[in-house]
Amino acid sequence: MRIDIVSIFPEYFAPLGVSLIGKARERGILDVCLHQLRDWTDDVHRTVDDTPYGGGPGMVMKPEPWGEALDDIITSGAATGQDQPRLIVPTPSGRPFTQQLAVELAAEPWLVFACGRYEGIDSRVMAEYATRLRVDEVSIGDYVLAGGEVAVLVMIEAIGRLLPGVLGNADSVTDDSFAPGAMHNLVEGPVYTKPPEWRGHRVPDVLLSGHHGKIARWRRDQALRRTHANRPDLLAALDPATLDKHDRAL
Ligand code: 6GU
Repeated sequence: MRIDIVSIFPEYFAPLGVSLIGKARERGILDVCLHQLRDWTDDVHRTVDDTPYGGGPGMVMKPEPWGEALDDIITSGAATGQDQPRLIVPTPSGRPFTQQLAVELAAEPWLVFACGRYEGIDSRVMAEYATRLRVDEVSIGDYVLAGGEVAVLVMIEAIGRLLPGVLGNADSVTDDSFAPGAMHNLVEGPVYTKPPEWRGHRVPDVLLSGHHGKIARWRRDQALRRTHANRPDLLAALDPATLDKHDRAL
């Protein structure tokens, strides 16, 4: 997968050289290209923003540098044999970033992330590229960040770990909280490792029993309890048809 990121703070993306995503890049599974938006300005101050039409606080990102930058990046793909990318614009007013969207984006060969400051990018940029590409404005949660950079780090980590060959154990993806399948709309229960007792806290006996059926049942009960406690919104959205007799008794 190829990922291009356009930002006025490309330094924000240093963590993409570390850990799982860093390894995926070393192995050639992921190709990340960082771009400084100001490289596509033509004034001495390298201006990327201006005051909003209609008034109001803060500044809005000017459309021209974005148009120049995105045109160049999109055209560069043709040279490397790639088709059109999907354009992702992080913004608190976007559609929610979910595990389902992460799975969908992980299947794409090429993503371009356009990071704006939180007052946003002139909306004509999204309108222009939507005539040519799939464009999604995406939010990572109901709070406001100072810019899209950290949200893009979050999205790339969620997408990158789903790419084939990135995680050691293929099962770890299907067991994830929110993963399509048995764990859909459930969060995972607690996990334990050795020793069996630590500071007077014991590991639940069932996990030491070696009884796989009982362990699976216990894990599902724990997932349901945790979802009830921490995410009542998810539990309310659970399809009753996915619940068995045991689940309903909880
Ligand atoms: Cl994607 N961007 C910004 N600036 N703030 C956010 C966000 C994105 N998602 C939640 N808050």
